[in-house]
Amino acid sequence: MSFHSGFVCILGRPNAGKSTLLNALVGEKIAIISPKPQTTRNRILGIINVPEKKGHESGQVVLIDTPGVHRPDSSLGRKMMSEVHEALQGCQLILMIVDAKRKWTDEDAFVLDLIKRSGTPVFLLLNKIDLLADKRDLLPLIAQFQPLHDFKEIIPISALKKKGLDELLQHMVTALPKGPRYFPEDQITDQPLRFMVAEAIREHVLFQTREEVPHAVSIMVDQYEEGERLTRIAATIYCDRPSQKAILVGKGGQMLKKIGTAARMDMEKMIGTRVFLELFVKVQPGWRESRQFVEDLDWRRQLEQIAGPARPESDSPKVTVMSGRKAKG
Ligand SMILES: Nc1nc2c(ncn2[C@@H]2O[C@H](COP(=O)(O)OP(=O)(O)OP(=O)(O)O)[C@@H](O)[C@H]2O)c(=O)[nH]1
Ligand SMILES: [Mg+2]
Repeated sequence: MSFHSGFVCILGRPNAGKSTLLNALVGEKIAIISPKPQTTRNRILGIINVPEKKGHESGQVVLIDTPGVHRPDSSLGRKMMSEVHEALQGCQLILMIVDAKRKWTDEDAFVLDLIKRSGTPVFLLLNKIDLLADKRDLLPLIAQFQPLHDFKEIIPISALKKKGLDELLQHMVTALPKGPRYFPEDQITDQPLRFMVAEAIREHVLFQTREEVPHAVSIMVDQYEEGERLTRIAATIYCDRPSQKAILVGKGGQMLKKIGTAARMDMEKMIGTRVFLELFVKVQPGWRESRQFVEDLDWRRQLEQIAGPARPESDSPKVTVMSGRKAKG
């Protein structure tokens, strides 16, 4: 049996379940997920090694999760879409993911248009089939999608309930060309922990806040010092307006403490040490419109620039979350 490998880009409109699929296929949480659209802002690599099995090809699938395809109206949106285009370049296969529970919309048509122009082979994934009351609804759904494009496969899945994923994985390996192992067998993502830590904070902001706040927030890690048993992290939550800052800090700092404690627990699992986390909140009016600010959030760029991390200003509200039984405020 031969070894197949290649890059596979997950594409779809916001909220279709792309990041849930990435995590389910990799078997680890490497991308944050939320019920709110436009959760993912960067392309995220997930590496899957498929061992040799009787009658099946073995290989390595390098999956790329992408931000939801949309028409951008800000620097942040344009950056997100440029991440989509970067992911599309050089991939050998696309997984177009649609929400089986929702009608085909303009947003899906926009995704398909992008895909058609790329000329790359596509699998269409009908996701969230766990939400279909009657499984017989699947056939008409497939019949409806079939004429839209020459899809290589149409596969119903549930990323959340991990249904149809073995079949999908096998089809992916078979569709990829013979090739090398691109990443070591024990590597599951290309993201540095420093960035995953920022995302953990953002995920809890997404869960704890509503309306415009989740979209107005970005996270910058100011300090990251990994020790053998303790990792010291300082991060700033940037928002757009003072009213959002008030929400993020909460009464007596309660909200910030809640977000910090939950994020710190996630970080400890990720890093494998205790974590000392300091969180700050700052207002940066109109940051989503600032190309420079948005570029600075990109960890691929941040990595190049980490020379001496700047400390946050002392007047910003602060919460300190210490691991162990006691949380200091
Ligand atoms: N019931 C059900 N819900 C799902 C499934 N897959 C994803 N979801 C939910 O759909 C919502 C969006 O999931 P994400 O994985 O964040 O979606 P996404 O496509 O990455 O979204 P963006 O990053 O915003 O583009 C979350 O609430 C998920 O729990 C599924 O198979 N079944
Ligand atoms: Mg996502």
